[in-house]
Amino acid sequence: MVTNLPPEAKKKWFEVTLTRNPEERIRLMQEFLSLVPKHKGTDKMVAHIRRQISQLRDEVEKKKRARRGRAPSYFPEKTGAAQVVVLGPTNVGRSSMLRAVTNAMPEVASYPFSTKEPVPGMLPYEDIQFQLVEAPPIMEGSSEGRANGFQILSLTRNADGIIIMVDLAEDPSGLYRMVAEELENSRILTVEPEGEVEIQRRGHGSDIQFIWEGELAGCSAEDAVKLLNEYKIRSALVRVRGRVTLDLVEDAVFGNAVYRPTLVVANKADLAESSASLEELREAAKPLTVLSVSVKEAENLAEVLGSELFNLLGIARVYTKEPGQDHSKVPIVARRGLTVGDLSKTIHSDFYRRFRYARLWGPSANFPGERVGLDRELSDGDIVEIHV
Ligand SMILES: Nc1nc2c(ncn2[C@@H]2O[C@H](COP(=O)(O)OP(=O)(O)OP(=O)(O)O)[C@@H](O)[C@H]2O)c(=O)[nH]1
Ligand SMILES: [Mg+2]
Repeated sequence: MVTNLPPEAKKKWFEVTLTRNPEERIRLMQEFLSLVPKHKGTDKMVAHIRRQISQLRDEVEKKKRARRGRAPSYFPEKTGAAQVVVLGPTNVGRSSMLRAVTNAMPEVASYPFSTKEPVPGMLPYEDIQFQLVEAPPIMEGSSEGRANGFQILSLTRNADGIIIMVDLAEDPSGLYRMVAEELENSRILTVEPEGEVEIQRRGHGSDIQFIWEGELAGCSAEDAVKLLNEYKIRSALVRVRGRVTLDLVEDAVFGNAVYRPTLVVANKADLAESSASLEELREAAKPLTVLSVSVKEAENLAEVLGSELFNLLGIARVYTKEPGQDHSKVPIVARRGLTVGDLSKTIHSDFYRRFRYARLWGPSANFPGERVGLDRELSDGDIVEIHV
């Protein structure tokens, strides 16, 4: 349902978007909320703005403290094929899993809350590596900022994928639902939405330009422009992916929801007395894949986990080669669906500009050494020789 805000409220939101100063933003957001009529159509948006306010308050507070002493970094630098955050309630075995499948050695303890800062580790899989990051424990209220919740959830938002870990011997579906709710509150989606909108404001120009990677549903481009104009957005690039309703366009005005591919790992299978709790969890987590494991007893956990992540993240490894030579040993890691054009841009903008043709070997080639153009789609394991 489109929120139908009164014009004063829309004008106030415009003022909010004009300032970067956190204290000023908090004040304006509060004024904005006082202008929003309370009804079912505005519930979600109001809750979302309230969270933004408390997140900003938290940031202001942290900055004050950081000036007095150095605050720890919550964002390990990304390396490897993808960064995957291992998220879960306390004591489910996150540190144990990192010790078992990566080079990291976080403390494992029988008491709760032993991990207090994110711990990164590398999980090798075939010829690539995934970066797993153990997040400190998540709990009810994390999305409201409880126990470093804002940082934990920003870390998650910033990652490429999520592993939700729960304990099969401790009400796994209840734990899963708690984590899922905290993610939803933070507008991190674990199921790919039918449509997505991204609004990039521009300082210059005076029109709304659409980048169509999908279509509008139940409204026209004029309707969308009209709505954006009501929020005083007159100059912007609007990327439309999939099927997008007017609701989603308005949603994007207040900050984007992001989709992160997610795997559920149900640990301590050795302690589970029956399969009932696993089945209940599978039901609760649908359509996500649930992997039942025992970190303590599993023998090939790294391989199983690596292969699940590989599929979940839709990774494609492409190898380059030069004429008359062997292909590179180290692949270029990309997402499935990339084209020869995307690949040449990745290597160097020159390769793209001066591209003449490419030769292709591997699963996508109709025959070895096939001559292809920029728009040929590539698959995992392809070998490409670019001619400029
Ligand atoms: N039986 C059994 N115990 C396990 C398994 N995995 C971990 N544990 C135990 O569970 C307890 C908690 O393990 P950790 O790896 O520290 O859990 P965590 O999720 O990192 O916990 P915090 O960081 O403290 O929130 C330890 O006593 C582990 O030995 C498993 O597969 N089976
Ligand atoms: Mg831990």
